Amino acid sequence: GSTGYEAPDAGCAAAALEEARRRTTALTDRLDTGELTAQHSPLMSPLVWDMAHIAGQEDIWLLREAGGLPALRGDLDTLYDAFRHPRADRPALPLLGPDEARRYLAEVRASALRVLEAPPAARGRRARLLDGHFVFGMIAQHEQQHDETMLATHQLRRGPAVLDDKTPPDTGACRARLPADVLVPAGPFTQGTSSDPWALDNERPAHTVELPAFRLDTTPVSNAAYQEFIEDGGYERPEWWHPEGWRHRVRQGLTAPLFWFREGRTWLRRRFGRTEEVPGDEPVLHVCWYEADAYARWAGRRLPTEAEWEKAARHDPATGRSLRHPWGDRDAGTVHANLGQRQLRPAPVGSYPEGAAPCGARQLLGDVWEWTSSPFTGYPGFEAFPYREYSEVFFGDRYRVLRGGSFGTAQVACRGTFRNWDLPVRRQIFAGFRTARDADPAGPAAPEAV
Ligand code: AVJ
Ligand code: FE
Repeated sequence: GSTGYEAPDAGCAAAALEEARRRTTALTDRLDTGELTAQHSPLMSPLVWDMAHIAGQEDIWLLREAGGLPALRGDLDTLYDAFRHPRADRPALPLLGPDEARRYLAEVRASALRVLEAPPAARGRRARLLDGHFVFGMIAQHEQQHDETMLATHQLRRGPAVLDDKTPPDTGACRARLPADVLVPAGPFTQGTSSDPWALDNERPAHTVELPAFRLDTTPVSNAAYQEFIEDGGYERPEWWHPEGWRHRVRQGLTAPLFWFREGRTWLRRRFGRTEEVPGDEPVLHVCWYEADAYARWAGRRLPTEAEWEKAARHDPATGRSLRHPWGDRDAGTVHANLGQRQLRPAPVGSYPEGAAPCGARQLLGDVWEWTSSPFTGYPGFEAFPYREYSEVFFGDRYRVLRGGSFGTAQVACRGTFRNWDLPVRRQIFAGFRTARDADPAGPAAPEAV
């Protein structure tokens, strides 16, 4: 079963909101009006849209729904409704300018913090929103999710770098001494949660899932391993590709991960406005689901299912319980995972020994989002809360689930139960993958590579 977690207090909620706002500011304060209103890719909104959309969601959920206050800018609701206008159309809308968007952000926040300090007496739906400060956590996660999207916009943007690229710290990488994969024995585990106070609707409820034994890569697939796939004709051999993936590969002329290009025999990549040699020891990044799926087949393996990923990340065989994070229930420290945009890159594979899961797998949280083979659906007993458009409207077979979070994911929006999803063709997100295979039915574990 799962345990209860302490609900974050008002101070925690305020800190989560403030941390998100510091990041939104850092992603936008060095760009001029031209840069903030430009569309850097048809896949993305102008940054100034994200800014006012963040404020708009806070206006709706913290002021009106939680606080029972009148709207600060109800007139903007349709303009910043993500379902009303596709991303490609957003630059043509009569959007707030950067200064107006900043003022809206600040005014909504001042009012939201007053609601947090003195919440209204509530029953029913409003009480449920306020319970455990859930709605404040939801809005902090919403802002951080948009911050990660804005970080992807920075990566797509052409022109000189604006974000500081810090030298990565020593993260204890020791790949040579790690087995290539780990065994997760057959048996039941608890997927999802009914008790994590800030878990979003699609993570609920906790339910038991029975899985056969499987093996999972100890680390995400590295750039060096992915280059072997390329050199071996990975992009030229349809037999390794899903039929739709192959059609997509041919139509789009895909030959390498997004942002990679070749100079002679060397692979280079563009990263946040700088060009560098592709580091062989980092997890591969900016591949779509179809590329991940083809690599896995080339390697004689497959992508893990979402349930396999979560069992590897959370199941503690010593207690039979599911942990909140691979290393336990405690929040992520800097020794556990590469989260929160502390760096502008993933850490080398094999990093973060202290963040290992009970099964021995590393880097399940942070570094790169990991594609799973699973379509995005609701768990048994799913109930949309507080709005269907967060996740329920995306359920079906169009989207694939990603797990684990990236170097650009905030701690508040990352845990063993957190579910992300995207179309199988998307590459601008900070996504990589690891592979799996069924364990040998009766025999001992496969010999472990060195
Ligand atoms: C969960 C990352 C797929 O960005 O579309 C932001 C998060 N939902 N605003 C997205 C989200 C509403 C969502 N993802
Ligand atoms: Fe949003």
